[in-house]
Amino acid sequence: MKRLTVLLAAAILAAGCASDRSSILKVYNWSDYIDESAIPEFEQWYQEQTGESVKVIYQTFDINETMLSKIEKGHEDYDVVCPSDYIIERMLASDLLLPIGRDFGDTPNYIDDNLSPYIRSCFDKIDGKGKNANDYAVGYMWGTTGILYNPKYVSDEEASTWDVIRNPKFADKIFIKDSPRDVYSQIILYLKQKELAEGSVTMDGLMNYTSDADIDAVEQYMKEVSALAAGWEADFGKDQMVQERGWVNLTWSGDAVWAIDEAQEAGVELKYVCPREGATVWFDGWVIPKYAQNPKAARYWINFLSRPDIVIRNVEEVGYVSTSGAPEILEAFTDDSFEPIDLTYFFGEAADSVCANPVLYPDKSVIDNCTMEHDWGENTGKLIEMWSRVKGDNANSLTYIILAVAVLAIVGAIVAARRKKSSRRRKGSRR
Ligand code: SPD
Repeated sequence: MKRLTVLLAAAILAAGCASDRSSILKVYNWSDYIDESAIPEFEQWYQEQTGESVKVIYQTFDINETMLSKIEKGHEDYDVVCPSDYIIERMLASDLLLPIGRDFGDTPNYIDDNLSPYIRSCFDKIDGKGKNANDYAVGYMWGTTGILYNPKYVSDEEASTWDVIRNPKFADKIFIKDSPRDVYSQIILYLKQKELAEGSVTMDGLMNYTSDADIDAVEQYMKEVSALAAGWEADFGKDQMVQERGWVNLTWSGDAVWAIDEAQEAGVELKYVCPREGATVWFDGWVIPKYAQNPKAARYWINFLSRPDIVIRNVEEVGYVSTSGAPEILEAFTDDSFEPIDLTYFFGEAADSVCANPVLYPDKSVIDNCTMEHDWGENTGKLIEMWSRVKGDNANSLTYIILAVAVLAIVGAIVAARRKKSSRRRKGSRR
């Protein structure tokens, strides 16, 4: 009888825990990447659509690699996370993702109604080892990597090359995104510009240049940059630029949009450019990891964030641009204060002359000079080690000097105290 009671209690407990988890949605997103008022709104919408309640636990990360490690090594039970293209590729290759079904009952499928065909075609290029990334990931935001600069100090010509980050004129005024993959990609494009011009390599091909010699070349280059840089930043570069503590920032276009807007209010002019050697275009998308406990709510979360009114709010809040190609989005971001640009690649044939912010939506000519990053597989470790050597060099010598001075001071103080003590003892024994 006693055994039966224990079993019954355990069963009730287990059932209780299970129902608890099914009413929780664990979201892991980039920091500064959502209008947070959309989170409680999602909880209410989910209840209305499904009759079930859900509570969102929302956590953030600064770089892809942190997020990946929590899932790849830690097997953490996030229900929905937001990696970039090359990480989606890696997660697919490592069999870490669940397919994202479209079973929404009577709720509209905002995902497929609105996703830009450009984004769909870029996701088709992700090498999922036999799996199509469009079945496992839904685009969220996208953009380019480029140079944000202050034209009061940096000319357009100086900013038009990646080499601006190695220009001694801007020493201590340069901020670099602390994202090894993104920085590596731009520097390899810079270092191989001659081969690119001759046609002996392609931009796509360069994204897989992972030999020791190539990594070494980028390392040497970045060590020169490191000696000039004011800092490595995951998301504070934009503030530094607004406050004019930084004049040059290797950054993502969404941070640039945010900084340009903020700076304008403070009477500071900032500009953004994708350098002439070529740049990368990137995509962040929602995926459901295989350790997820609530894939249903995860699916609805992705659908909710694809709803045009939610898309507009998020874009306006964070400065990044949505992967949605819905007509409402084109209308919302058409702005006559900008020159007309060609956005046919994103919104279709009718969008050949749209007045829109070219940092948010790059003109087709800019996109034609961009390429996508890919997973490095086994070679990723070499990149991460190189990056810590680049970032560590300056800090190390300074750290060693500070440590040596501190140790000498402590040893000196101990020796002096001992001498004082023994001289007092000697004086005492003489008395
Ligand atoms: N603050 C959120 C920034 C997210 C930008 N993702 C860019 C990834 C480039 N690989």
